[in-house]
Amino acid sequence: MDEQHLLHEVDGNVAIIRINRPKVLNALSLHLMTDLATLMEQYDGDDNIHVILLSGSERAWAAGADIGDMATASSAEMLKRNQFAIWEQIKNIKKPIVAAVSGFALGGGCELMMHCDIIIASENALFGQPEINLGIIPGAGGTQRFTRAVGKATSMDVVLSGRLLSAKEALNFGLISRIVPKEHWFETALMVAKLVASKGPIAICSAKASILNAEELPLSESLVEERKLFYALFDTNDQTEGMIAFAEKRPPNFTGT
Ligand code: DAK
Repeated sequence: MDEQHLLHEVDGNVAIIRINRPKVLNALSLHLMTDLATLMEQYDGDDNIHVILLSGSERAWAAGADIGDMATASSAEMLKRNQFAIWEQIKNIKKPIVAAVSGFALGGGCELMMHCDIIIASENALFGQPEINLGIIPGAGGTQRFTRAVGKATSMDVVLSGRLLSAKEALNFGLISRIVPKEHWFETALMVAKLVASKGPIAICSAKASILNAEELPLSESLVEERKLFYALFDTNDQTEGMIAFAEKRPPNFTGT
């Protein structure tokens, strides 16, 4: 794995991954995306890690897929690359992913951000799906997840014109979770990641899975799935511990069992 374009470290139960291609505003090359998916899967399978924090730099979360990778590609080449398998790996990460977003979150960058679960954005962040300016449309969910997040009217406005949304607009439209002052974008996201990581590891994954079901399943089915996840938690030590700790007026000591 190329350690340069992705920097990563562990802080307590949080795995911190930083996209690191400053010269191209963190453009997501094929190589980077392959390594990112592999790294996230590694952390997803590591019992010590409860939450993944994904970040870019102050200037750019990611300004899109690397245009250089696509500029001369034919339809057949794009098909053969099977890039969707990589995005599917990221979609299938079971642990909560917190996004720390500053600067540009465009195209594939915005799509990657929408694969995250809690999105903490700096007041200077800019969002968009400007693929239309390149003669293409979003290819990794940008017409679908974006529309589900912001609604048809805004999605049409943004995707068809290529215009960018400010952080304030993105929050109002429901694309992101929170805006924070630009000095605190990373530390706030880390704080949120640590707070989530302090909860029961099985419960936070169940909550993520259940909330994501709301996007994919009809309500009657997602409610059934929620009940299954809810009942299953009553077989965990963390449920017993959480409720005993409440009664004893002390913080719970969750073990992920
Ligand atoms: N790719 C490659 N290089 C990029 C880049 C990108 N997406 N974005 C910026 N750069 C490079 C610039 O070329 C420039 O390089 P040098 O000229 O210095 O060598 C450097 O980063 C700094 O950029 P600028 O000089 O342009 O900086 P400005 O502040 O003036 O402008 C900008 C910032 C973000 C507004 C501008 O750079 C820009 O418009 N960038 C392109 C944004 C964009 O169009 N993004 C969408 C790309 S298409 C798929 C999954 C996903 C996708 C496709 C398929 N499958 C699963 C099949 C996704 C597609 C996309 O994201």
